[in-house]
Amino acid sequence: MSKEQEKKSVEETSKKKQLDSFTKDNNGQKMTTNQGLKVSDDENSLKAGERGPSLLEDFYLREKIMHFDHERIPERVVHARGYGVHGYFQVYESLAEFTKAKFLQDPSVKTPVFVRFSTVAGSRGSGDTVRDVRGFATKFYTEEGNYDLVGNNIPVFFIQDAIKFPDLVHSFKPEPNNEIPQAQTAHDTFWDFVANNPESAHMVMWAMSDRAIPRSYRMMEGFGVHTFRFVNQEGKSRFVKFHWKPKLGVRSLVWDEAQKIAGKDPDFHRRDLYEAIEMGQAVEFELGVQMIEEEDEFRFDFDILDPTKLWPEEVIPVKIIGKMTLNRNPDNYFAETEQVAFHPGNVVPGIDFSNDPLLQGRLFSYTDTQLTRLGGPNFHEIPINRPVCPFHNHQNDGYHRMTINKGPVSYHKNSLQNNTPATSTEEEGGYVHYQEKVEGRKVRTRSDSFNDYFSQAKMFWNSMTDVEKEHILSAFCFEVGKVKNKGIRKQVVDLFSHVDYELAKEIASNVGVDGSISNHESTVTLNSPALSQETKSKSPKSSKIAILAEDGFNSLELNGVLDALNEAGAIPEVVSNHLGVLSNDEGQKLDVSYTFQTSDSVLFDAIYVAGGEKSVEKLMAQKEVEDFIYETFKHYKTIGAADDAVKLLEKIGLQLNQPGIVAKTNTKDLNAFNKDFIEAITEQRHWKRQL
Ligand code: HDD
Repeated sequence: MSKEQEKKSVEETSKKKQLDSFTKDNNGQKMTTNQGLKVSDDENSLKAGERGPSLLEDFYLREKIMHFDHERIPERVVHARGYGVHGYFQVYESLAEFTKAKFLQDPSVKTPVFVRFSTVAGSRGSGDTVRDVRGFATKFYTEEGNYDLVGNNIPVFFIQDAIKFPDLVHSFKPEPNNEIPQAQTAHDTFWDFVANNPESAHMVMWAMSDRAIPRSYRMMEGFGVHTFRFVNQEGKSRFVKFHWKPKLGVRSLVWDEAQKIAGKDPDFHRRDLYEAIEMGQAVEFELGVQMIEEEDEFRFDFDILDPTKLWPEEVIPVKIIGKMTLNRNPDNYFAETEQVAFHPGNVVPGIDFSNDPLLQGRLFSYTDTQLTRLGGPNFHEIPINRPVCPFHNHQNDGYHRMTINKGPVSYHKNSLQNNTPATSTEEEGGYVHYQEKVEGRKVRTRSDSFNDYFSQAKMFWNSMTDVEKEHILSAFCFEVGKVKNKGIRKQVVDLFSHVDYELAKEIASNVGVDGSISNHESTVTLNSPALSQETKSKSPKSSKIAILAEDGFNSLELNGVLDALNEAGAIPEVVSNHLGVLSNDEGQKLDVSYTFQTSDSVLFDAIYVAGGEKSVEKLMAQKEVEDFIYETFKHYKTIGAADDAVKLLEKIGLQLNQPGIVAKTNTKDLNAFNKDFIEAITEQRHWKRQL
């Protein structure tokens, strides 16, 4: 199928058609009030005399101001900042053996999806690149109703029981007395929570790792976190965990970069996703499942109901089952991204829950929160939330009801309407809960099998490369270093001495915790290579390359580099001293995308300094250019320069033999140079570089 045909077929999906029926284009229309009355003047309120007081009679002024006064709705209590996009999902082959979920049966079926990526802690207007977990929520609009997979980019969670969620969130949100700090966990209350709730240790290790500063929403994994169930047509059930694997690989920022981007471009991730889709780049994630047979529930050294535990991929492999393609930005942020309402309880036949106590609590929270956020019980009627299949029941009335239900009957059972809407049998597609056997006393307690807080935290640590370990250590030093209370700093060090004694000692010496630290280190030697980002495949695709150039650039060389970059799927953009067009003596032109004022090295993945005597001379005269190059160097990113442009690197004092510096004077073979440059970009970061 051609790209064009594919796009068309998606545009014709039932969800797109449904949304279109609610979409309104004001372009070219006459202005009216909300009652449809044509407006004659939209700039002056009605007054008693030209310089007189405004009149209460002015219904148009009142309507306009009233609507404006109520344009905001409460932001999400967590995950307030996010960005949503449309797409579709296709299963690779029928999963009938494992689940009867209809959207997982037929590879030719494209199920429309809406995905909202988010940060957790910050307010709606906070920066995108803060250190935080990222939300990854997918709504599948299936023929059998909406199925929501509401996950994160980290496979485990901070707590084991939903009853602790309000405490966790209160601890990481800004402190209540002064509302400081915004979108950060680097403060006393969060670390006080961690220190006193050791079940959080595993997830904290992840949150201190590079996973918490992704390069792009397109370059992070997603996880359903909890154990769910698949149930097949025969009623056989298996435990299942869900994974999203990005086709572009997993990439992260470095911390210094992440902090600077939060100022230079707070919309960095949102813009990245929006622009990739506008440029027609496919944003793809494969869906994978890990499955455990019902009879193997107790075969592991962790409890599969404990959400602070993952299932090592080396022990329980991830079976890739299908692919999600995200390819359409919403028409309206508020109507779609802000009003979308996810709920882990939105399931379809073939998918069921486990007794994970965190999941069980979530099943209440999500519909409940929408009542306040979206103003009543009819939020399922908002276009973005509507299923694509018909829905009928007696749940009528309430705020903002859109549907006009006909007839006198609004109860079940009835004779007046032949007892309709009628319930469905399992064979007819009625949802029937898996008949799991449960027995026990009514107790407010936690299973002892949830008590091992440190083995998997240690496994995560063991699985990191040296560079990843260094990043985790410096994240701890930053975060705990911001904690004012000395006692809490000491408690945190003690807690992480249960994970790794050396790590705890290093944190202690950095954050001023003296005195002896007990060595409680877990003896676990488990290692799961799949947990390291450095083991993931790498690609130059979608890397943004700043081309630093001025008038007089060497076009032969530059055109070769631009072709090579485009062919590799990278995105070159010219940065210069002024916007407009650059030229050279051969009459070649080059469009400038950014100036040194409107961009910054942190917004790119690599740079190329264009050659050409005059261009290089002009670049050399600018301090901003030096800063641009030096910072790229400091963030371990690739720097390319050929022929006379190499002088510029030498002037800054960069050693040309350092990893990731592709600098060649007297380049005879431009193809070889371009190959090296693309290879270096594919590597992404050159950690062996000596700073
Ligand atoms: Fe949650 C939003 C993911 C535990 C209560 N959560 C929310 C979103 C994501 C997650 C991605 C944003 C959805 C969107 O884009 O609109 N939450 C998770 C994961 C969890 C988790 C992966 C653990 C495995 N959450 C969790 C618990 C509770 C909540 C234990 C409450 C008991 N979450 C909420 C909420 C939110 C929410 C308050 C805020 C806005 C919303 O639901 O619609 O109900």
